[in-house]
Amino acid sequence: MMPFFQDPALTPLYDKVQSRQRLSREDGLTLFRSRDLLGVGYLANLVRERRHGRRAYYIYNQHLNYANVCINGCRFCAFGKTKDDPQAYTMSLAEVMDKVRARLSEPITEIHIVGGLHPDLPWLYYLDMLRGLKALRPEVHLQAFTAVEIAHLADIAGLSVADTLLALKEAGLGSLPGGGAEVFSPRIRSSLCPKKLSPEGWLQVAQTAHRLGLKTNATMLYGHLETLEERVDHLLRLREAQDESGGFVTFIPLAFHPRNTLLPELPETTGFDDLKNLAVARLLLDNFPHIKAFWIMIGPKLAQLSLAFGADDIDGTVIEEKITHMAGAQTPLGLSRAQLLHLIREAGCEPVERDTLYNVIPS
Ligand code: V47
Repeated sequence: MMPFFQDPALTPLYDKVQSRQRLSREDGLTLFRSRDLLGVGYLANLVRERRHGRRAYYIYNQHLNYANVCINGCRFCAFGKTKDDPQAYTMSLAEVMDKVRARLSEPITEIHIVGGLHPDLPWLYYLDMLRGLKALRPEVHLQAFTAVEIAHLADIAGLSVADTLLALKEAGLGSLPGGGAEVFSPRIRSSLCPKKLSPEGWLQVAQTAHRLGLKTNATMLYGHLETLEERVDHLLRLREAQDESGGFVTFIPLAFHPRNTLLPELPETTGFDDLKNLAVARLLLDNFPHIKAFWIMIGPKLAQLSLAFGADDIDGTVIEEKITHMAGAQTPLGLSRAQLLHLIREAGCEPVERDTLYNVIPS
């Protein structure tokens, strides 16, 4: 029986979703423009349940932001600082190792490593960081360096992107996080991050990684100056890239946090928009296995609700997050396994602990 949608524009999309037809650009716009959040969420949940049933994934992970010195100066970022800024920091390799050594007794399966584009750190720093971490915790998966950092490392190493990735893989790199994609629109990039690696460059790094057997994630930063059309175009470009190279594992919409950025006048994203982005991503990105609600950015309570709006993953313990917290996030720095399990179970889902590549970790 056809479900009742408050927004009749969703009715034809129900037929398409049920018959597994690919949604169009126009369909994406219809979804983003609709005020019928429950209707959009219902559609996204059909896809989510078809792929994952009631399973909801989480990971026991540790974030590590080795340095926030950055030469890009993106207007939306409160984390990146110039070298002489009082809040700038660069961890020595000994400090990086100490951060990980301090948690050796915890069953961490992933270390998620992101920093800025550092003007001075040598190529060897990055290789030695991966080698050192692997020596300290050989069983842990190192998900490190966004595509933007990889392009920067290729520059400082004087190597091609492929050779840079191969050298990092050899040193212990397991996969790439999805940051740095922002919104692919040239209008937004010239206004918010003119110095950043181009969309073509970002996609080229991701697809080169895929061809070398490295999986990567993808993101979209929303809730700043982008239009709904620009969001849809971003998602469709990712979908097209995934058709070609197939190595994206998870898509994570990132909710913009305005505090301490150069856009402090912008409002925070709303719960409506946070859920909408996850649901539309689930529906448009039909070739992405997973959609992740990053609880750090949207809060644990909304991340829990998102499990009924298309998301199948709420990320993990995290332990210590800096990028969103420097931009004013009020969420905790980390959550315990017990808290993650409680959120998932209370949402009526079955918690599944995963590793970075979604292999199930037996409980
Ligand atoms: O690229 C920067 C974003 C990203 C702000 O792969 C901001 O699982 C909100 O890569 N408000 C880096 N976001 C984080 C990242 C990431 C995060 C979570 C999961 C994964 C994954 C990857 O953080 C940047 C940028 O898009 N960011 N400033 C801000 N003020």
